[in-house]
Amino acid sequence: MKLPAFFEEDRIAVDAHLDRLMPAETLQPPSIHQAMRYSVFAGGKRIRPILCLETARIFDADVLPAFYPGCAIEFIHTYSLIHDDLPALDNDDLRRGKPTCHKKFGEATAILAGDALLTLAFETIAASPAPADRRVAIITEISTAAGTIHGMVGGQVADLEAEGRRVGPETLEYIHRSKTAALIRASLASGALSAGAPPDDVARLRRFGETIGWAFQVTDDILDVEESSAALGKTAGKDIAQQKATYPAVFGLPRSHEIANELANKAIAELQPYGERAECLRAIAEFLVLRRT
Ligand code: GRG
Repeated sequence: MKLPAFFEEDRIAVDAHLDRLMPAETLQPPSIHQAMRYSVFAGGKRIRPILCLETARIFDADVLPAFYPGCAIEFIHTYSLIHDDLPALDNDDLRRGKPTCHKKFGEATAILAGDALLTLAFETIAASPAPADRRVAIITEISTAAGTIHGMVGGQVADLEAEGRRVGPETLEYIHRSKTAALIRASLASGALSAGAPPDDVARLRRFGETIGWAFQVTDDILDVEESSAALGKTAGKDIAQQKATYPAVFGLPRSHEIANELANKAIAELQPYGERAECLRAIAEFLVLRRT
């Protein structure tokens, strides 16, 4: 599907900030910096930083501080993909149509590149020009989202433990909201915090983020069944092969499509108070459930 023009402008600006915030490849020891840069610049869509920026824009504030949490979340997202692709986890050779980090640099360097990106994320937030109280609130938001209590690592553990087992809708919801939606929730909340938004707005946008992040993962489950590896740039059909807990497995494909749309509509309803100012967030929400890759 054709993306709105702002998406491309934001993506270019995000790439420039990621480049500026990352160590140069030539710095000692070059192998780790090459591996970090290889994965960060492998062709990601930059959805999380773009959501962060577009959230800050709702409040008419200087958008520069939002690049820092946006890039920090992209570093964490990239670390999670590097580690998830390792033989001990998903054991994948292909990511974004390219060899995975461990295929290119070896397992030890890939593990360390993931660790280094997680660390760089918090160095990045500390370097933000936002006032100290906002930076602390952003650290709380992002570290929680990356952690074990309703966060990405907790969701990943539940996902692994659900493999090959019959899970009910409640466990499935927990996995998707923690594994995927938590970082998207943090992208929205930290964009709002960067702009100095009032607490009620931070809470509203956090709810939007969590709900659209959930819809995003339901769509990801659907694409794994409906699309080819070539279209996805990663191995398709792995969820069924690994007997993963997914929406198509529990609800079937037609109901999974309905659930993704219901969640997207529920998320978009949260944006009602912002009128035209939230037009970009609405466009991203629609893209996240209509995308085919
Ligand atoms: C290993 C700590 C650790 C966590 C793993 C769940 C997860 C975190 C990784 C597995 C890959 C996966 C299913 C992630 C869920 C989120 C998701 C749909 C990622 C893909 O995000 P996109 O489409 O990717 O934004 P790009 O390539 O555009 O950056």
